[in-house]
Amino acid sequence: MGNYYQKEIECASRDKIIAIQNEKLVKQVKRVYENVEYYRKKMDEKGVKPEDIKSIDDLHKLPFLMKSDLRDAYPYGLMGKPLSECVRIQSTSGTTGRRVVAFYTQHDIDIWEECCARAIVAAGGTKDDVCHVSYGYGLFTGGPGLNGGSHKVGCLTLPMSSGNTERQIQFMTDLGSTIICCTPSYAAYLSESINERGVRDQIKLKAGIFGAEAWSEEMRKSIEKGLGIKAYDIYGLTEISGPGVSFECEEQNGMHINEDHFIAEIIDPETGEVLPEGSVGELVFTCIDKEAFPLLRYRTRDLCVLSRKQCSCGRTHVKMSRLMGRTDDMLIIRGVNVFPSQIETVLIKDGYQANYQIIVDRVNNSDTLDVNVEITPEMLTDTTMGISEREKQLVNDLKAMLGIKAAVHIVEPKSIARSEGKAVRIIDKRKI
Ligand code: DLL
Repeated sequence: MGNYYQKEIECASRDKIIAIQNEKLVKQVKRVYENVEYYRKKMDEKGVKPEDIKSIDDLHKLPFLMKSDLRDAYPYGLMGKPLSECVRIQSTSGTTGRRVVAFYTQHDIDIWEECCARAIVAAGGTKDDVCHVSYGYGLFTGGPGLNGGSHKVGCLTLPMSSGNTERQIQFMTDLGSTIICCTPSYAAYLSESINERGVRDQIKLKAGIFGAEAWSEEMRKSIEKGLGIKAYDIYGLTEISGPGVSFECEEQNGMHINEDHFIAEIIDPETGEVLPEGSVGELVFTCIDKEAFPLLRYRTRDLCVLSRKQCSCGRTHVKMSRLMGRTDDMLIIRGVNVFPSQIETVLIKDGYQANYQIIVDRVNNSDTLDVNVEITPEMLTDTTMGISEREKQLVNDLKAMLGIKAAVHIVEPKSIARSEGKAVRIIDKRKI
């Protein structure tokens, strides 16, 4: 059993969690109906009144909100409080289309930071730690969220933001950072840079809190080995608050969703039907105590599985699996569904780092799939296997995983651009 930031709620009985959810949901639906005209209209169209929602069993009666609703209601249409009571906005980078602007009251920020504090403590953080935050600061939620959580825990917080790897390593060694928070792709790059400089023995890192983009179990192992740390997953999205909607504990096999603030459902992305526990589907969140941006039944487009199996860490909140992809990053290549994470799994299993690019195109009406991956310096010195043999091995392993053939190109170390935030790995030329 580990440490907790808010033990009473993180380890509350199922009955207590349901009682909290019932009470908060009923109030929240009433508040949203009264204050958010956009959602009131949706409820009216569906013929649902606040009185119809008596407990979480009635949740399925409420209409969904989607990213398109955020666009239609942009910028103020989904607010639950007047602007005079809001103290902050955060926003997405808009990599998958439109920008999202989310609003916060001070109360919303306090809850968000508490959620991040829970994640830091679950990763072993205490007030004696030096928490190095290399997520971007500014509009992106990563930096501000973990910064706030780190303050709440009482860690010495290094608000590094992203970029300037040289300086990151300098602070890390000089100030003895013990916890690092950044995207997994940047963690892999930091690991590579630290080992190249031969300063691995000068860093004191023990844990990393990595999220904001998909990463595989193989990538976790590779980062853990490269930096000599335990790597924990953290999930969240701007619409719902930011990082800390869910986080991993010492079991490192799924993320506890902060159920006293967010109710999670898994739905069939095609039909919208709620699926039973254990099914893979689209994750939907209902914020039950957010004030400024109180989204109900928001469809995340993220695919995962929920599990209520008892966790050895003592926490009782439902766990979501590592993300299996997004309904919108699934590539359909020659009719076959391909998730970038499947490709990454094969590459790392075969000994490569997560430095790759997936290029999809359409030539003569047929889809093409090309995977570029960097050879590692160790492979270059290994004479038992030539480049063409390595490419052949990857073609076979990818075929076994995906069911379709990919053209593989092994490229020079460092020839694929590194990212300081979320990595850009998929180039789908068919859409251009
Ligand atoms: O990425 C919030 C965040 C910051 C989470 C730092 C964790 C750490 P957005 O920019 O709004 O917010 O992007 C949200 O990123 O819907 C997922 O598709 C993806 N994502 C977030 N965390 C994970 C994760 C932040 N742990 C979108 N694994 C989400 C896989 C993730 N994908």
